[in-house]
Amino acid sequence: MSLYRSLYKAGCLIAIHFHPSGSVSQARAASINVTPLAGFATVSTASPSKRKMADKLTKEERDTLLQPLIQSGWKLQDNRDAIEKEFKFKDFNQAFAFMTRVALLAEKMDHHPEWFNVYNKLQVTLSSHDVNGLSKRDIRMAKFMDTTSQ
Ligand code: HBI
Repeated sequence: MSLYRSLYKAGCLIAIHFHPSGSVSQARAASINVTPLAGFATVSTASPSKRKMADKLTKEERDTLLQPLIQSGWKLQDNRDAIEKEFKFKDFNQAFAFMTRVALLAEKMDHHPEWFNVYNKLQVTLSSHDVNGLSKRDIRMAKFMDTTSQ
């Protein structure tokens, strides 16, 4: 038997073993998708978000927490409870390095910016989708961006 066929058969065996009707517990099986044709199982590693709902900023918090950000160039959007800012870097490499640093924080916080990058410019919008407006998460991320962009 050719090496390919024995690997394929092994792959099918692995797929059957992980198949929801196989020996895997139903709970685990729910996160395992089997593509029988390809004969391989793919295991979803995405875990349900542990993110607690944030609270929308109160009026007092807006008056205090937003002010320093406004002074550093953030703007409140007219038609949405969000803040935006354009960052300009020396070149694409610097812009992308900044995005990488922010991306690591975004994953750690489970809170992600909306952004648009063209070469050395980056337009960022921050808002908390789960509360449909600004929360302290956005304040924290904006402060981080201001600090790490310098
Ligand atoms: N990012 N800005 C923002 N707002 C959210 O509500 C949000 C997020 N990133 C991930 C996330 N929520 C997840 O917790 C939910 O999509 C499940």
